[in-house]
Parts: sequence; C-alpha cells; structure tokens
Amino acid sequence: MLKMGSKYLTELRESNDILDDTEALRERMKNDGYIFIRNLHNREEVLQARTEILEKLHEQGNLVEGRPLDDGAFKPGVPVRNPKSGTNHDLPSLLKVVEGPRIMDFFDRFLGGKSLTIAYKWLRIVSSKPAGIHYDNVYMGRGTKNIFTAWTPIGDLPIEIGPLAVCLGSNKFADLINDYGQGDVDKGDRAHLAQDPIALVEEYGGQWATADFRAGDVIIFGMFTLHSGGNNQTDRFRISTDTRYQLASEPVDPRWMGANPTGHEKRKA
Ligand SMILES: O=C(O)CCC(=O)C(=O)O
Repeated sequence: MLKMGSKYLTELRESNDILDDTEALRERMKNDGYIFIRNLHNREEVLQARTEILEKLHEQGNLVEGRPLDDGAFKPGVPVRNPKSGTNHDLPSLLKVVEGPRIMDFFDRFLGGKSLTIAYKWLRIVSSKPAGIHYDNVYMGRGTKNIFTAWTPIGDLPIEIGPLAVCLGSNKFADLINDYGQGDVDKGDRAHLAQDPIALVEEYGGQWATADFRAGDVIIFGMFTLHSGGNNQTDRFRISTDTRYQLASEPVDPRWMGANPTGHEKRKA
C-alpha cells in the first residue's frame, strides 16, 4: 500500500469551500484535473442504494453468513453475477443518487446548460485488485470531449478498501494525452497505461491522491486525468459507481446510450 504523505501519495483537495462559485470550480477542474466534494449527495440515499445492492449480493450467495449485511463481507472465490454495470434499472435507489437532482443540478451549472447522464453506469463490486491506471478517453472518446466522470462511493470507503485515486498533474501530461490518451479500446488500442502506481510516478512524475471516502461524497474528473482504484485490503466488497455527464446538446458516444447500450465492441468493461 502506498504510504499517505509520501512522495507517491497525498490527500485529495476538497472543493466544498468553492461549491457555490461555478467559475472557481471550472478553474479548479482545469488546474487540478478533478473536483472532490464531500456530501454532495444525501448520505441516507447513498446508504439506501448500498442496502439495495447488498441485498442482491446476499440473495445470490456472495456474502459471508452471520456478518451484518452492511459489512458487505465477501465469500472469497464466489463470482459476482449481479448486480453489475449496465443501465441499472433494477437498482432504483442507486439511480436516484446518480441521476438525481443534486448531481444533475451540479452539472447543469458546471457545464452551463442542460446536462445529461450517460445511460450505462459502471457499478463496481470489487473484492481484490482494481482495473489498471487509465485515462477515460480511451473508453469514452466517441462523443464530446467535454464529458466528466463522477466516481461515487456507495458507502463509507476508507483508504484500505481501495477507493479511487487520481494522479495529480496527469491532466497536463501532454505527451501521454496526445499519444496513449487518444486511443480507442474498441479499435484495439491500449486500455490501461500501467498497473504499478509507483513506477508510473517514477516514469512520468505526478503524485497519487485519494481520501477516506464517505457515503455522500463524489469525485469528478475529466477524460484526461489518470486514475485507478486501489487494492482492496479488507474482507469487504468495495462498492462504487462511475457515471458520466455532459451537455445534452453535444455529441454522445453511441456505445453507452439508449435503452440497451451496446457497450464495448471488442472487449467487455
Ligand atoms: O473504481 C475503480 O476501480 C475504477 C473507476 C474508473 O476507472 C473510473 O471511474 O473511470
């Protein structure tokens, strides 16, 4: 595990102090590559979404018997079949959070017009290693570039459970953005830049940043901010979503929209 306060890892900067200042939020996104907001969502609604997901995990035998449901303690080796990424129409409490007025109003204001959320929602139920380090553009690059990811912890997710980390400065790694970052995984280009966060800092610079996330928090970032989940070092599922938002008037990546989004052509998310 990376050590907090080291050359490699620091705390995310909270933006609650500028939450009402739209220009300052845009400036922060431009400079830092992310905006981290505590309690943007209603905590109780997020916890309701967590319960909804945990009940499904329990029903299909993924949770350790005898532990409180809210622990989300996983049975090692039992694959999770559902719930999973998709439109998540069977998870109304989750949709209430990620499509609700708090986040949509935020994006209407931040983007300066009517926003929409991409229909496909990435719901991650992680028991061990995360996906590799990447820019989202390689997955989401067929519509507007003015599109943002919101990563939402579904529950309290302390650092040891491996919440999202971003690489500070990576939104300005011009060579990487112009090369790896312009790829398209559905044309066979590379999905992940790297797996090892330390080696990445040694090679490209920057510093990782994360936080003890709490239900209600959200981190928002653009298509060219390197990020990854951390290793889950607990015996509990790490439950989170990544969902995407853009102006309704701008081109949408067709793979992820509609009642039944087609998703990736050559590989599964
Ligand atoms: O939650 C994770 O492990 C990765 C999330 C991610 O890749 C994203 O938000 O784009």
